[in-house]
Amino acid sequence: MRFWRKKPADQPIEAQAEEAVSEEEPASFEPTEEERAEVQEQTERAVQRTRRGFFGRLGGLFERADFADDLWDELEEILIGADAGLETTTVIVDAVRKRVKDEGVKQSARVRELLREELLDVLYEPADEPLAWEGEDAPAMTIILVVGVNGAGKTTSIAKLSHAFKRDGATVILGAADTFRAAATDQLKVWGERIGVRVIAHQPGADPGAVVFDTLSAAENAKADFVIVDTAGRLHTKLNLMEELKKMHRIIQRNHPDGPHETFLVLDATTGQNGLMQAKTFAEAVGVTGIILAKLDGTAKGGIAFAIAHELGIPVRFIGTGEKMGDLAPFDAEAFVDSLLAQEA
Ligand SMILES: Nc1nc2c(ncn2[C@@H]2O[C@H](COP(=O)(O)OP(=O)(O)O)[C@@H](O)[C@H]2O)c(=O)[nH]1
Ligand SMILES: [Mg+2]
Repeated sequence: MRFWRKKPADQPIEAQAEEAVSEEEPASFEPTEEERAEVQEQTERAVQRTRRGFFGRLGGLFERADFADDLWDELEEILIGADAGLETTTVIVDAVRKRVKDEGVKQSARVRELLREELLDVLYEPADEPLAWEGEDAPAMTIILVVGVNGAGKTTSIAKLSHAFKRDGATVILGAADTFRAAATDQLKVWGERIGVRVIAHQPGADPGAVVFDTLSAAENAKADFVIVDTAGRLHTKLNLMEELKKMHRIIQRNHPDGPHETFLVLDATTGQNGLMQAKTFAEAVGVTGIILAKLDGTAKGGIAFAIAHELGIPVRFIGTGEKMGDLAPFDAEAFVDSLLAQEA
């Protein structure tokens, strides 16, 4: 799966002319059939455990030819148990029930189809904007701020993104602005070396704002395509963390008034409903533009994706599917819902 494509405008004129005659490389971000299959497969693998958990019971609901009325409560229970949240679950179940009633549906297979449609509708609720670097007016240098509580998976997700961008030919510079823990900076440096991207870091305890400033300078000099800033994640209830994040925001905007172009919140999929509270706090403080749902491979739940879409209106952009650098996939709503609803073999 390609995560980045060089814009034709970035290329020398001769290359553009060549591009015009070559048909092999689509300029758009629409994934090819092959890439779609790859995402599907990766999603499928990640949610296997999810399906064996709460969602696995969904299959059982549709086993009999006709859908019995007393199964509605069970459907609700499964969704709540899978972390979809009471509010979102109610919206989904009510919508399916209404359509079942209006259409006079009896067959389980049709109920399952309607449920699939409603689950997808919820995931499609957030506005369907292209990612900052995919749009027509993509900035020359995309600045990404990555936020989230400690242990959510920020540093690992940054490594995975950098790996994907670099593999696609982009120049990436990382800023180690989690200066609160020495280990955090070291961890990013290790990833940087492994992937082959530069990491700008200061001493532990240094001002994160200064790291951001230096990272941007280095990126401008290097004409980087991406700047990704790692941040500290001391508990979100600590007011000073939010103040610190806001300050980093201001430092970015001083020289890049349209930045940061994306602010990704990394959520640990296994933290369930608690993740929703975190997301709200970060969204209010720094305006989260997208969610990276990490550790989707490690959870028996996964319903949090629906709650995030419905209650926060923030799109899930990527899913973390393991601990290795290749374990990141674009979030594909259809692949996700279909894997959840698939019957265990
Ligand atoms: N299984 C799995 N583990 C992950 C994933 N993302 C991160 N982790 C692990 O979660 C732990 C915390 O990650 P880290 O990136 O250090 O979190 P940070 O404190 O937010 O920067 C590490 O042990 C990672 O290897 C994922 O998608 N799947
Ligand atoms: Mg970290």
